[in-house]
Amino acid sequence: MEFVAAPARLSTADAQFEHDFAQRLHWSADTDAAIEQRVADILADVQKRGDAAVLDYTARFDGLQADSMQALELRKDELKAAFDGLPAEQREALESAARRVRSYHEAQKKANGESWSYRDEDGTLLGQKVTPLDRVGIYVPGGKAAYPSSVLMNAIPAHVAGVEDIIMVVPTPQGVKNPLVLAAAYVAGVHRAFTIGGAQAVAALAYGTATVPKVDKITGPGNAYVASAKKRVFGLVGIDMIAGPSEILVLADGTTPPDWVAMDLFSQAEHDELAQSILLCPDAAYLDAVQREIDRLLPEMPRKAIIAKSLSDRGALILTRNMEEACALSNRIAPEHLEVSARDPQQWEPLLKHAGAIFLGAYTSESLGDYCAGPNHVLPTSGTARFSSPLGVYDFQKRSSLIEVSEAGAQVLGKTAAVLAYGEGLQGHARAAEMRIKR
Ligand code: HSO
Ligand code: ZN
Repeated sequence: MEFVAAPARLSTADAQFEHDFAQRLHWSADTDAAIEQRVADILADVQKRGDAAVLDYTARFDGLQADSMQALELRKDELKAAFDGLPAEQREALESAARRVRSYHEAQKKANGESWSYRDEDGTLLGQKVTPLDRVGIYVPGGKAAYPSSVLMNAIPAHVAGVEDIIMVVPTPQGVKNPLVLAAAYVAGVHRAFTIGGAQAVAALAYGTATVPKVDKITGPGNAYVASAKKRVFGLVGIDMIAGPSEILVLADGTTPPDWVAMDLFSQAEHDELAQSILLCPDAAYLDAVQREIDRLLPEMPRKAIIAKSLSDRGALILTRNMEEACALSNRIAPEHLEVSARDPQQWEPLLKHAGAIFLGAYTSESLGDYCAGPNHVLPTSGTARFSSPLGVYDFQKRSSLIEVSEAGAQVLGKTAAVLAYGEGLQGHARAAEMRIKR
């Protein structure tokens, strides 16, 4: 069968542009009501029956029979054995990626994850104390989206934050384990791991069972059931985000070899038929050249069916009037990944505001960021980069305000507080403040 990848050709100068552009971008994260109901039932059942319910659903949905939850726990030595069993090249790649991801997140912790305080003129101490979460759950999808790199990207920042208990769950349909996922868990320092998945795994982590400890926060991507379960348990536990399909936006000035850009567009398109790859460029001949490379390279790709569908349904090659307009358009899209494939990327960087991660220059292929550059690959999708950030150390920490009022400080603050408290009709507050004021 022959596959055709035909991204939409749009031009910002076209009268139809806004309409066509809005259509391409449209994406809805709504899950259907039937899934919502099934998930609600599973959550309630796990909350009521604990391990027994998790075992039942694991047998039913994953075809994995076990008589006890202990049998579904992956012991540390099993994770280590998976690592030891890998070819040296894969062991080294995992370790080298882990090292870089760790260094990056250590720098992140230093820059915006440390406690701070100051004293005001009355000697009152004010500050913020940063502490790690006690225990977190990391959801790792099974099947075609079982990414060892995602194990590193979730577990390492948790580790760097100082989380003492990192619990991984990963579905293993028919009991088939992915050795790279287990090895990544070993390298990343996951503390406990269970071969469970779906809404039942999210429920086990959120409510706790006799075997699975209750966590404080659940991170990691998953299918519609997992996303719906995470939304439902949010509030009882924290969650990271609800990730949509992968996206890449390439902003090109026409100086990068067009086959490099074509392959970068493929790299996100191959994740998912719903993934979105967009190229913005002020040079029409360059857009033609990239399309020619797409046509030439597609037949070589093992995942050509997914790539062709993703590019044809959701992809776009957009002609802009100039680079400034391309930057403005990119800000409107707020892509998960933004490549500035230009001779002088630093020139455009100040114009770019909304993106999960910004990759500067022709050599910075997004795929390097997916695996080993260092920054996190768990990024806001579907335009949510307008208001949210990459997964980071800060997601595994929380902040407590710190206040130590001096005697002198109490004299001044007591007066202010009392006036406001009387104004609110709260005498207890007012008098507590006044008692500390010296007559
Ligand atoms: N690009 C994905 C992450 C990933 N890529 C994992 C390859 N493996 C996040 O959008
Ligand atoms: Zn990727």
